[in-house]
Amino acid sequence: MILQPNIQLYNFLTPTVLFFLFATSLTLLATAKNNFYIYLSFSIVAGILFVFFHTLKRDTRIRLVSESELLQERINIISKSIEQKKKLLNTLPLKYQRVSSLFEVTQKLIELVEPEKIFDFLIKTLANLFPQVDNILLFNFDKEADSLYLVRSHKEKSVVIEEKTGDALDKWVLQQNRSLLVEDITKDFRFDYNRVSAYTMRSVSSFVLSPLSIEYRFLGMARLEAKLPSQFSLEDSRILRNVCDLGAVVMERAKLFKRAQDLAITDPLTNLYVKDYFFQKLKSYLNRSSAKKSPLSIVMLDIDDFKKINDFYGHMVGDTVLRKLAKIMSSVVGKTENIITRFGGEEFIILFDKLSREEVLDKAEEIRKTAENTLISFRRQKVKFTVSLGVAFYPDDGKTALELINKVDVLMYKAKKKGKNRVCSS
Ligand code: GH3
Ligand code: MG
Ligand code: MG
Repeated sequence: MILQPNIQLYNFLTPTVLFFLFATSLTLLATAKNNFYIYLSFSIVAGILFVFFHTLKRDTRIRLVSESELLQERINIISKSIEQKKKLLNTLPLKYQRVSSLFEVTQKLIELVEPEKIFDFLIKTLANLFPQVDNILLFNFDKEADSLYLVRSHKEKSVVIEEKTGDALDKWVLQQNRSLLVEDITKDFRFDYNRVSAYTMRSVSSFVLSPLSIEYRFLGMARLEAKLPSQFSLEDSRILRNVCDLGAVVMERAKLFKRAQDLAITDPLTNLYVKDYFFQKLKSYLNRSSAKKSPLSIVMLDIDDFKKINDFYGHMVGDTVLRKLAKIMSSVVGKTENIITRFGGEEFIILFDKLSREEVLDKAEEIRKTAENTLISFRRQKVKFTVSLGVAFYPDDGKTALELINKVDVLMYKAKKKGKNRVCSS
């Protein structure tokens, strides 16, 4: 800040005083009768000239100083804007790269229909888009359990992620259904950093999280972590959200696709597989078993006197018995590789993969016993039922699908003939 004199007053007074003194000296010179007055007049004129030039010099200096200050200010503003533009220019290649990779991501992602492949692709994409991250966590949302669970992570081998169902940050995103940017967890008033295990266990300071959601339907969450503070910007948060929105749509489509596939191979009453699917699987399992010499077996099962149950209690009770038996078989058989099928009416078939003869016979007996001991209550009526089972083993009882089915059918009818409620094998 420069010291500005009162310029207006000064500009008015200076010429007035100078003019007055000049006029006085001229009058003195004109009326001078001796040398003293002449000298006095010259001295006054010299004084006036001195004051005039001195003042002119000072004015010019003041004006130049203020002009140079103004120029300096302008230079500062221009160099600041140049700096900002330089920064922007430096980020342009990254922005361009991100936009073009987002385009590629979209094209590749929309081709995927399997959830596992979608997760793999999302993790890989996020690692490419955000080179500054230390960890990436991908959560799926289990609607029935109302909880998140970790499905994929990208991290160093030594890093252990304890919070498999998410922490306070994930829960915040789940509740708010919007992205979250945390520049420095120790300075963020929304969270107690001592309770965020990513900070306490993995020394993570900055985060950006985004929901994988379609409107209010929450499907999962992506979370990026960096040890250093301020590693993520608003733009990072926006890009993550874009990828997640796309991921959510593709995940939703994969779910619908799976549901349509399931409907085509599932019996609506019992939720078990249908006959066509069983034959498809039997053929592929037989090929594998013959190549690897691994055990394979089938169990055929028929409800005893089911017609009587229908006739006595009604069709609704008959349906309840069918559903109950399906549940018994599922809980005894368990593993997903074992294919439980509704073969027709009240007949079922189970394809056992890799189990030994003894294990399969034990399972068959367990199903029989559990069915025998089950009491179904229906409108104050108690219903009991039993089942007859035949068990056939590959390759002893048949080498082809047809041979095995024929054999198991014969064995099941043998169980019927022998008095029902029993297991028969060769
Ligand atoms: P067995 O002990 O010899 O097997 O005699 P069963 O009465 O069980 O066998 P049968 O073949 O005579 O009768 C089968 C009955 O199963 C006839 C049919 O109405 C009934 N059924 C088939 N599908 C369904 C279904 O989806 N729901 C109900 N409630 N009944 C069914
Ligand atoms: Mg029957
Ligand atoms: Mg039958």
